[in-house]
Amino acid sequence: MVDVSRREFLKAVGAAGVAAAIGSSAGLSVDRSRAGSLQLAAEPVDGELVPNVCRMCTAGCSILVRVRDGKPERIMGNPRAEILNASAVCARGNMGIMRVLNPDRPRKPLVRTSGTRGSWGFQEAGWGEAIARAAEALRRIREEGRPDKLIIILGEVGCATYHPHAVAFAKTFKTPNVISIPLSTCIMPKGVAWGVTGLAGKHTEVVPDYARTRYFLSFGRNLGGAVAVGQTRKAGRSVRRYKLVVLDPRLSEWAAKADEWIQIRPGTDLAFLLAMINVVIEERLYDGDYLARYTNAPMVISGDGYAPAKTRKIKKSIAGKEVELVDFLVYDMASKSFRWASEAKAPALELPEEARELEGRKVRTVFEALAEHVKEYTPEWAAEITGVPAETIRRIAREFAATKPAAVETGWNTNKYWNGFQLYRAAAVLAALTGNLLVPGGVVLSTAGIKSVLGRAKPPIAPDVSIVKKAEVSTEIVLSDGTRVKGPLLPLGHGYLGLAEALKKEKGWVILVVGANPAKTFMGGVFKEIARLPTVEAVIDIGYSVDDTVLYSDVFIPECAYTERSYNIHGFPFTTAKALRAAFKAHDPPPGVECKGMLEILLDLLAAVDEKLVEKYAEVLAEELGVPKCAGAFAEAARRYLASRRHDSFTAAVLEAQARCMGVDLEKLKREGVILIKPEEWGLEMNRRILENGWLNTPTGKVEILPLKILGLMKKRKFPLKPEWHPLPTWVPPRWLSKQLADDEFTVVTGKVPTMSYTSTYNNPLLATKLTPPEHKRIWIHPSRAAGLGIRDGDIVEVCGESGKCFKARVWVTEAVHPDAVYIPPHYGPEPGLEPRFYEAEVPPLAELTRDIVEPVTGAHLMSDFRVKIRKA
Ligand SMILES: Nc1nc2c(c(=O)[nH]1)N[C@H]1C(S)=C(S)[C@@H](COP(=O)(O)OP(=O)(O)OC[C@H]3O[C@@H](n4cnc5c(=O)[nH]c(N)nc54)[C@H](O)[C@@H]3O)O[C@H]1N2
Ligand SMILES: Nc1nc2c(c(=O)[nH]1)N[C@H]1C(S)=C(S)[C@@H](COP(=O)(O)OP(=O)(O)OC[C@H]3O[C@@H](n4cnc5c(=O)[nH]c(N)nc54)[C@H](O)[C@@H]3O)O[C@H]1N2
Ligand code: SF4
Ligand SMILES: [Mo]
Repeated sequence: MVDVSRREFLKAVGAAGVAAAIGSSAGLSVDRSRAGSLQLAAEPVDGELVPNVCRMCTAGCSILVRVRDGKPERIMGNPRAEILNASAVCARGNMGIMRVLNPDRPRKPLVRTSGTRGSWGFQEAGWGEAIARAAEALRRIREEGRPDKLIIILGEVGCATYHPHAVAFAKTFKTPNVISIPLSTCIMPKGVAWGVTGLAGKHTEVVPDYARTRYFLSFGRNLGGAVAVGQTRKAGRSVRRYKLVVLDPRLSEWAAKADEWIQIRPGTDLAFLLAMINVVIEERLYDGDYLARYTNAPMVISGDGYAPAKTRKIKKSIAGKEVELVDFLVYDMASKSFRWASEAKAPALELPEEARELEGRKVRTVFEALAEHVKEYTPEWAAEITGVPAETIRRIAREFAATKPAAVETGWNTNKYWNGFQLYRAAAVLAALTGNLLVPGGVVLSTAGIKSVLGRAKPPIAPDVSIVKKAEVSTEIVLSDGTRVKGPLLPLGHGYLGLAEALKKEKGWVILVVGANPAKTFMGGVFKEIARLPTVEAVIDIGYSVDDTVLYSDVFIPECAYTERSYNIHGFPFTTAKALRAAFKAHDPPPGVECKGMLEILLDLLAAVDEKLVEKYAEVLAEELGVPKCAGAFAEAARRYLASRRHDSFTAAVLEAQARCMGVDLEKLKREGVILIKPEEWGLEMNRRILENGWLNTPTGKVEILPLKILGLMKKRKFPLKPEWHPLPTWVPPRWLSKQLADDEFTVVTGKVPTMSYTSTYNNPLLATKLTPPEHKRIWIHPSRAAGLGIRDGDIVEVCGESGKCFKARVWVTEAVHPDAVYIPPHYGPEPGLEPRFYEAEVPPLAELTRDIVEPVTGAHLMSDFRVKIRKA
């Protein structure tokens, strides 16, 4: 029995125990020779090693679980996953074992027997009873003919791990309503910014080529603290081989490793990048050849607007499919005439005097329009906004342009500021101007990104019938100049803007939460508001721990830990290599713990609604996993599962069926966990081919400095030209800068804590108490501001947000944070009403300080860019 009581457990891990538990006695040693000294390297070990994938965060490192006598002993990186994390895992990954051992782990499903959502009123229930209770609500809306009354909320676990599985559920059940927290709170502005430029935009799809770069300009990313070992390891290993410049208002773990840390004013990185673009153009430091060949910089457009002068449709074969592309007019220096881009030999970036008019109308090139557009963004202008001296900006711009290859930040948790879209557009344009897109050592597409670009993937736009999307497009957004528009420019329908209002209008909503904690991570506290609505009939939560959202639910169904279940065959994130992997069940759950894997839980739910849905689900799942030819085998596996209802039996059968129909050597996969198909060089070569052949995912197939998709969207939505979505990189101030800060006012900077993963580790005694240093449990305030407010280090203060809510917090007075901001680490403590956990939160819950504010281009919910007032309590 692996179970231990909490008291015994704490004794066991007390003081000396900590080092032993994570250190040498476990056959592991801390490898300090690497830049990311948080990483743990595995020494040779005996015992059975079962390949799996770490799910302690979205980074999905490849791991080996050491098992003895059917019990898990240790988790370590899989040395065969050299293209990702190899033998390294971070502190959290190492602690995955606690998912199994944790005395706080739920042992059975929970069913509400008293009280209303927001209060504890649960009793443990048998599996069948909990499933029946959840299915009752689902059956009712299905019988009513209103499956769309089901709203599915996916969190980071839901998305990074179970996206195809949950989407297959939504399609089988026929609901168009899927909220994706990572889309709405983590990815979108940068995703769309890179996307309209021609690349793919997810974290795993577009990456700086750390291993080959010679200069890396990093901003808004903390590779040393917001860890993804697969990236941190690559960036860290070569950290002294490239110059590292980190912009961060806070001295982050990554900033501490930099050759140059620039303490920029929060939300103003855009001004810094615009000034770099200005210098690169003014001083002619750009790569003219790259721009002329691979981008739409030479495109001839109207002299006073941005419409292309002339276009025509052409056909091109991309990845074996015939695709219709837009050919545009350029001025060809070779023939001294206007020509189609597809036929010109030497497209001009700047038009000669005699070519400034076309058919009696003034014309210019995209490059000329850009040069004109960024003229006002001088380093001196940016210095005022960013607080960074003009000479520094000018020097960095010159260095960046002179060093080849150089990489610019691609961004992770990017939903922080109102100007997020323009920020990543500026980054993409800077990279293109200097010839650093899709080249080794620059910004490249990973294998997943290559697939997405060649498949000409579209943004994940929800259908118009989705209540989530309808709510979003009918909610007003006020732009920085006071203009009001309905919804964002590109309404994706995966957020929660206006949703609480929309749900009030009709009865009978059912909410299914899959691997998410919206009670903590929906900005503005919106989930709690929704969960309390009388029109919401049931909230069902499939989770791993009793988190805050359980408190707002009616039924809680526990999923097993990832080492207790298998996971289907899939590719690797972040890398340009082509490889496959899978996860294998390493051991059973401890006796007395009732749980299942996600797939089995979803099947149990569907079967309880209508058995016929189970086979249908299996077929849709095959589509979603990209293996439609496995549909029959999956359906057969589902039938067998229904007969046995055995934990992991469907997942394991899906994995085996996949191996058969994909022709994958299952035995090798079981032994090694990794099958390498093509090395990293293959992906770099694919990047080159995409660039040189014009296979990018844009209407023109080229890198689009002026994205035609943005022009198209403006037309479609009848939206006027505004700085927020201007097709050329444009200054948009962050919200908080709209007026001067009062003496007691601050803007908020947030970020991840190295030893904690979201809200899912606060019940982990080692991570939450022993390994998280006290400064990561306090809010950071600059000494110059603290002194003015009579606040001393360690004081308790009251923090009041734009929401009107106030909370107590403890401060750390430090120069490591910009004077305009307080740094608020994520609040990992439990909701009042939940049993106390190990983590002692001394910071306010960030989401409750702000309102439900979205970024205007993609509707992403902003986590920063609001103000708080602080006073000594
Ligand atoms: N205040 C604040 N809000 C944030 C952020 C922040 O840093 N601070 N970060 C933002 C970002 S970048 C993101 S991506 C989102 C994340 O948003 P969420 O996904 O809502 O956040 P988590 O806190 O990770 O919630 C995940 C929950 O899933 C459950 N879980 C963990 N592992 C498993 C599993 O294997 N299976 C199942 N079924 N459930 C599991 C855990 O109980 C955990 O409570 O939050 C965003 N919101
Ligand atoms: N330890 C740990 N690692 C994680 C996770 C976790 O929960 N815990 N979650 C994973 C997930 S889902 C995500 S999305 C990623 C997030 O990865 P990151 O985006 O790298 O993480 P954050 O810590 O949110 O933000 C990075 C840095 O941005 C800085 N910052 C804030 N405002 C500004 C600004 O205006 N300008 C600049 N230049 N910098 C600013 C913060 O101070 C912080 O140091 O981390 C992943 N890795
Ligand atoms: S970065 Fe750490 S927690 Fe995240 S997947 Fe990798 S080892 Fe696990
Ligand atoms: Mo995230």
